Amino acid sequence: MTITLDRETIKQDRALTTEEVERLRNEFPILRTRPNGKPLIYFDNAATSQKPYRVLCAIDKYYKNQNANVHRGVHFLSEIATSAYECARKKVQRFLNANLSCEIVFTRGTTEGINLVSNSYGRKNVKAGDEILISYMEHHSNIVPWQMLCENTGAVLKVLPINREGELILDDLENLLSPRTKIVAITHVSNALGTINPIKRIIRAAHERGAVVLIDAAQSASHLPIDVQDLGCDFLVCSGHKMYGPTGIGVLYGRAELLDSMPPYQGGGDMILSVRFDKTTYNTLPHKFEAGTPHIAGAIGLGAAIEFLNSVGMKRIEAYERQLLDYATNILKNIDGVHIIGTAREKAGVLSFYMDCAHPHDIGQILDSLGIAVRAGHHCAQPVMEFFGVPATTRASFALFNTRDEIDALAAGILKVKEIFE
Ligand code: 7TS
Repeated sequence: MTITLDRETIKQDRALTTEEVERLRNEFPILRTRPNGKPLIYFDNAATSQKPYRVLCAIDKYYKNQNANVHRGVHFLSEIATSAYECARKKVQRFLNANLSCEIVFTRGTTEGINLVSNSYGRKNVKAGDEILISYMEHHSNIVPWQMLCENTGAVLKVLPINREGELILDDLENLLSPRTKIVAITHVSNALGTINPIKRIIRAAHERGAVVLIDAAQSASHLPIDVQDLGCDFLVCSGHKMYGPTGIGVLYGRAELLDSMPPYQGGGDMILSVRFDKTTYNTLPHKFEAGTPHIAGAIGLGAAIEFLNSVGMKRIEAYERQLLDYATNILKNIDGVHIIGTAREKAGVLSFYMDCAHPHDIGQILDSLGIAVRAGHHCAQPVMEFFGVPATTRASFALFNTRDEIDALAAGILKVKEIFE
């Protein structure tokens, strides 16, 4: 029995093979696009992922054959649409290993999930003098909503610092956490540095001080396996469009007990049980937090994206993308005048760099002329740029369909930049 399990584990952890990646590439019609007459090399997966046929077909099928509003009609189509929408919720529940499907709230994305928690949980539980702890490497979406909450309540924002490798300085965690800390909001993976944070340890430390923890899983949900019960987090947010799913749909996971105790974020249809002018009764979870007609096609598309991820296997995706990152890091760090930002020991497939000879936007444009899509800018993480003393970086971010050949093409592109600017 043990031997069988061991073999199974090894099989699951095995990185994708070249042949498997080739087959997966065929599932992405956009990879046949030829920008500037060149084959598309898409390295902007941290901004948004591309969509496989399975997702496109699910959305198409919904609008062609199932379109109706949910939770309100008694007719045939409405029942089908409702069942497809709720089935998507169950897929998300299993994917994140949430205990209950009512702990999954559909949102517009990570940003809305964080705003929901800061406005609902935050305004109810945070008072003047309380503290909220975030980190130096957060995306603006996990900074600004907490600043707004502090402005509204008189709470204080504390920031866990990072070191030159782009890792959190965990020695400071104990000092920054206090009995006044009400919320800790931390990213699982940094979009600007690629660092994978030791969130389980942070969650445990925060809980010891009585704080609740929100995990920003925007950059991890499609790259690493996530188990919210094992992590023990109170809230976790992610975006469908970074998980091979559609834009405009995202997920807030919240422990039922907490969600139950929270006031609604928005008022409207579907989030109520009864409305009278003198008293309105709110709906049960998760509908209390889903006011108005939801993004039904988006949820169904996200469900299909999750099936796609499951069919490949999260552990195998993680193992393969780590190989890609190691391969790319080894090449880029040996090119004179190229500096990688974010050299943490634990990293996901994000490679941010700057060059002595050229501005990140110029690098981005030259790579674009070669058919290579990267992002150049501050990546909505201005404090990270400030810490490293750069205005911007060029960022290549990997997905399961990227290949070593594409990384070789990126390296050739960088050499071309050097040729032009040096
Ligand atoms: N948190 C992190 C860590 C992110 O990387 C992003 C988006 C967000 C939150 C916000 O997600 P949204 O779907 O609600 O917009 N990051 C990026 C990026 O790196 N490039 O474009 C968007």
